[in-house]
Amino acid sequence: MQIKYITLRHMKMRMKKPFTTSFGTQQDKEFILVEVKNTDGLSGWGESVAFTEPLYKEETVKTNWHIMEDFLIPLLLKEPITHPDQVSERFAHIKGNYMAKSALEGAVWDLYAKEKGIPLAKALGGEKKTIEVGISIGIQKSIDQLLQVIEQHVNEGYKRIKVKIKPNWDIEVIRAIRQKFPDIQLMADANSAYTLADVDHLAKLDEFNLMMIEQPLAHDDIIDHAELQAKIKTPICLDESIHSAEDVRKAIKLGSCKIINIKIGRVGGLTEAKKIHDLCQKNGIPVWCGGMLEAGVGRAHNIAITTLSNFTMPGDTAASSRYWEEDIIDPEVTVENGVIFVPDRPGIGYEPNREKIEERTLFSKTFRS
Ligand code: OSB
Ligand code: MG
Repeated sequence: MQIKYITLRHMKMRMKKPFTTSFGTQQDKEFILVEVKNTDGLSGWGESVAFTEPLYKEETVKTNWHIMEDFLIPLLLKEPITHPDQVSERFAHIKGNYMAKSALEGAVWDLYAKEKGIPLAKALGGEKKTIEVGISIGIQKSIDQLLQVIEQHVNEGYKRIKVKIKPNWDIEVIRAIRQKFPDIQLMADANSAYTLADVDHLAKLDEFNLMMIEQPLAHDDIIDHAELQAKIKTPICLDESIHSAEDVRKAIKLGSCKIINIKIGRVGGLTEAKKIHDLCQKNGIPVWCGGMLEAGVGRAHNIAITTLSNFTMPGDTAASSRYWEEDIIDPEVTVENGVIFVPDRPGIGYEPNREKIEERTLFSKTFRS
């Protein structure tokens, strides 16, 4: 594949409602959209999941733009590529910057699948025709309000409810949810809000039959998580701490978690996501696909990777309409009874809408070989 043009667009979209986690509240979503074009004029699309502020992880929209423009794009335009797996090899000597790498690599994967005329899911080796999804619910103003929001999404059919927790919004919240919904598949995500000093406190969650607690401790830790996992019954799922199959190997060795959240952007792309998936499968560790409040292009990539067989737990890939008045792809992502039908069109299988993209672009820049 010969890439002729790469266009970066700095996008801004307003979410229907603010989303609150232990690290902050977000309503305006800015992100970078990537378009790679081959010599035949065919386009592949990628979306960076970096936010404007370094509160989830270190990367931001601006650091991504810098790393892409000054390092990654020149490497990509230098020579032709025969398979998208070569993108991560070509980027390997550039340290970190996973989300920047992933956005470009994702666009190359889409283009590759379109050149072959096959769905991206198939190009990745995925076989599921439908995927089951859950929903991630932010911190609310009151427990009553949270219970109402959960009820709405349970009625919509989402297969699993995830709630965000933080100190002083945890045990009583989960207790109230369990009283009202004794049987739903329920989990909690702390986004690194606790330390090992909270072991006894976190052990109080054990009685509520949670599927897992996601990333209770520091964003870069796998050692304290192992100590915590030995002391609580609730399975730990790692999100922020995992950037590679190597990280997963070490986490398994230490016993830091029993489940892995795979976010394509956090691990540097689809090739690494697949490696993590395979390694977890070999070790009996289930995986699920996380979310970063993506617009349509990122959402489409999440759907494609979730078709791999060890994605056995419902992920965070909710419907477009849960986030956006209007998404930037046609058709939008819809969920029926907690299920998404995987598109069978070539590539990501949803068509980016250029008019809607244009309206939401703050600025753009095109690079050519
Ligand atoms: O930790 O999974 C997370 C949103 C922003 C940053 C981090 C996370 C989340 C979510 C929402 O949980 C997932 C989604 O609905 O896209
Ligand atoms: Mg998380």
